[in-house]
Amino acid sequence: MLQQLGIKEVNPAYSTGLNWGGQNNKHVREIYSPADGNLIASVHMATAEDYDNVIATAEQAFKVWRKVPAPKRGEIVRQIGNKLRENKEALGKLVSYEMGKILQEGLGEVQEMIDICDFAVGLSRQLQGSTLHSERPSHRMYDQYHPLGVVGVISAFNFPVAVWSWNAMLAAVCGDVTVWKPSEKTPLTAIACQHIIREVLAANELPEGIFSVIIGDAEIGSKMAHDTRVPLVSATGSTRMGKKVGEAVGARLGKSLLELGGNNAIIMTEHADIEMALRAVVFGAVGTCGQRCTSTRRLIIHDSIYNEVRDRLLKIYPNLPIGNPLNAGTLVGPLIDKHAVDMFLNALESVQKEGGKLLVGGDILSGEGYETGTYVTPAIVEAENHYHMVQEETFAPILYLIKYSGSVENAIEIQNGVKQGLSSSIFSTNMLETEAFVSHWGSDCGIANVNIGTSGAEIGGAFGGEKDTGGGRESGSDAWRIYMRRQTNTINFSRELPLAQGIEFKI
Ligand code: UN1
Repeated sequence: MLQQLGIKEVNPAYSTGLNWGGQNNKHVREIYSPADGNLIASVHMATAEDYDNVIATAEQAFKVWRKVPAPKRGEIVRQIGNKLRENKEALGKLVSYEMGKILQEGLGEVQEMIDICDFAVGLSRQLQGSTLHSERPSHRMYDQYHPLGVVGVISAFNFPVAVWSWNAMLAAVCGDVTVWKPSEKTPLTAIACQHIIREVLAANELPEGIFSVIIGDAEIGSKMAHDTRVPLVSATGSTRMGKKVGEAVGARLGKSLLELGGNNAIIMTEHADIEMALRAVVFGAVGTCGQRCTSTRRLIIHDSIYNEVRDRLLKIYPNLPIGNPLNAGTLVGPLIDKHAVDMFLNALESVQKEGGKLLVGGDILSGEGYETGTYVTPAIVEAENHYHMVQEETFAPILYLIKYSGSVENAIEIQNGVKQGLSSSIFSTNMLETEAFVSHWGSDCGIANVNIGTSGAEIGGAFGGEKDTGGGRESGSDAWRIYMRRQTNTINFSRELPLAQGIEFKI
């Protein structure tokens, strides 16, 4: 798997002639799999000098790339999509092994990359502006979209490759070049992607700087946020990180695209199809070991069905297949590292101090297959929405059960009663309830689903959310516009010069 992806050495420090920084410095980071604790490889961390080189190379590549016609740029992205198809199995496995999500999800993530390539290829012929009517005779107005330049992408460990591809492939057809700073927890999948792309660029005699990777820590991210050579920074991760990036980019009047924390809820009304809802709740809460930004964190249940739903969940949770993510049949893999395990335990302790009742889970698994100390049993806690811990996003499998009574409006108020606004969902077969949920006084989230869960958004929709989630939109719909600058053009095809606002003067 590693060889196929061009990653040759397992220790000592991995370094190639790639445009990803990190050649000259001493600082090395070892990457261990959360699945079995084995050392996968070590990588050089970039220095400030490496960063400057990467940005300079990207700037040079932009001068070439912006002149390539958009549909031709789409052709390059099509070839990247095909290379990803060829490498789907190996890359999916590496995602699973390095990050800890189950293999099916690792493969699913690569499939999302392939899908966004297809989407971007089509888009490369549809980057349209509008033609507008001028108030002046024999004049025409239109607006068009031009490439921005270097786009910085800061991605998180939980979707180590897909989220980057949503940004990078759209940016590429838009004529931008991308500098990617992956999470320092999952750099190997990023290096593997760079290998794949590098071949395509070389075969087409294009500069590698069109796509660059820089492996670095938060300081490199901060440099990017402050760097006026980077007109757009797209950042995925915690609200804490996003606020810092947003502030730094805003202070220099750059553009940012922020996709930050969620605190996603499913509402189950008295009209819910319980069987269907349970499947969505369980996958949403325990899938990816609760480490999706769209993971289900709160379940808001009507009091008439509360006991039934709780008891059903308490039967399902003790039998969840928890184990090595590469094994067939596993549903719940490990948390990314021991720090994440501490956060999980601390959150459970705090919420219980506030009055929460732990009903199941919350243990660290030990023994054969669980030696890493990163496997936990997903937890269910009876809680109230205003608890401090319930208001926070804990990146771990904790599901808070919250009871509501009366009409769906009460449930919507609870659902909206948090700082974050990413994903939300309602299970109900009553049209009055479901329409209320998606109406202008319904869910305040960027994603509002009816009779499907909070996670697993398709690439064709705009992905992102409101409030502390940051307001950005990535992936489908018209998310491409942020990667371009708009220009309004007025063309005079007469021999007169009528001025706007009726101004007359003589010279
Ligand atoms: C993320 O967790 O950062 O909706 C993105 C989903 C995925 C994206 C999650 N398509 O679950």
